[in-house]
Amino acid sequence: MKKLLALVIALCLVLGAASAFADGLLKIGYVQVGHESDWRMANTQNYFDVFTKDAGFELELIDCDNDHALQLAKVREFVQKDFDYIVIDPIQTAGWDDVLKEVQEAGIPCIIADRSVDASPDLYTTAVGTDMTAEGETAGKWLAEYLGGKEAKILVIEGSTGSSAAIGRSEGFNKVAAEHKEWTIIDSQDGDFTQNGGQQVMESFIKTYGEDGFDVVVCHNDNEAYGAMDAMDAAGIKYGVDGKIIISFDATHEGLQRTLDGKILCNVECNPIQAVIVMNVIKALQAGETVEKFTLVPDEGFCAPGIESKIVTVMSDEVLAGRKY
Ligand code: GYE
Repeated sequence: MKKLLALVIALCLVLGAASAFADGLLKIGYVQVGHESDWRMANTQNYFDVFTKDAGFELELIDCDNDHALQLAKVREFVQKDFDYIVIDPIQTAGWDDVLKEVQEAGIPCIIADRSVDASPDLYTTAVGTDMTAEGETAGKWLAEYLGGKEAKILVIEGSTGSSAAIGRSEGFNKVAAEHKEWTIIDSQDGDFTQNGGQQVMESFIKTYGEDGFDVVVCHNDNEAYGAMDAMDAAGIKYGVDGKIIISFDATHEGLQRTLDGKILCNVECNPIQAVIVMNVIKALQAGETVEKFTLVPDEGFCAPGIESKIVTVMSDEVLAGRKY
């Protein structure tokens, strides 16, 4: 009888450690940035596809609509409800110390996904994401290869101010630009990672600098690039292989289609399919294993057909066919 009781207690302890919830599902709270871009929608869908009940998870994903305060409030709510894991895709790098400490004090493992925070790594369990600075550098290196020493006046449509995606891509690109005295970055404005934002910034650039005032437009994501194209179309400005050079990031299906069509000359990938990696990290933690402080999601760059490159892959129908999002 005593043995049976001990067994029951042991079983309860194991189940209790596996999940705080009676249904045995691991409760995951994900504070998502918002729904600003195709990349973001693909990332959200990917989490719903991976963190299913069949796989043993109960996912609560909150679309924070680019509202940092809301993101903090929702993390605190997850803590109050004693979730098993909290996943944060930080809208901005700054302002995370207090809430991360609260999550830590509650004993809930915390995973920083996609974007990064400007906080001590001691304050969270682990991070998963791409290297945004390397993405910016790839774009810069490709441009250097393509221009081969020619002068260029460059405009930048940045991603949301304060986000690690925008900070990293600017940093990486600027690093390469600093090595090219023949390049001038004329202006750099926030397009908020949206098509509308990209269009508005491009319209104002065209007004200020005119058609002859620029050669290259660097857009921090595909949606901004589409908006910039709309603005150039409306102004009768040519872009692509025989016009202004457009560089973009994300390499979504639509973005790569436009690269294949020779409209976007270089598109640097940022892979939104990250949920399986996050799930594997959670499984490892569940098994009591120690995980790396950072898991890199690899990505590559692409350029339009007809361009030779040692830096990026030349686009083809095959590459596009393999790109579902
Ligand atoms: O590039 C952009 C999105 O954080 C890497 O956010 C992500 C960026 C992505 O809205 O499209």
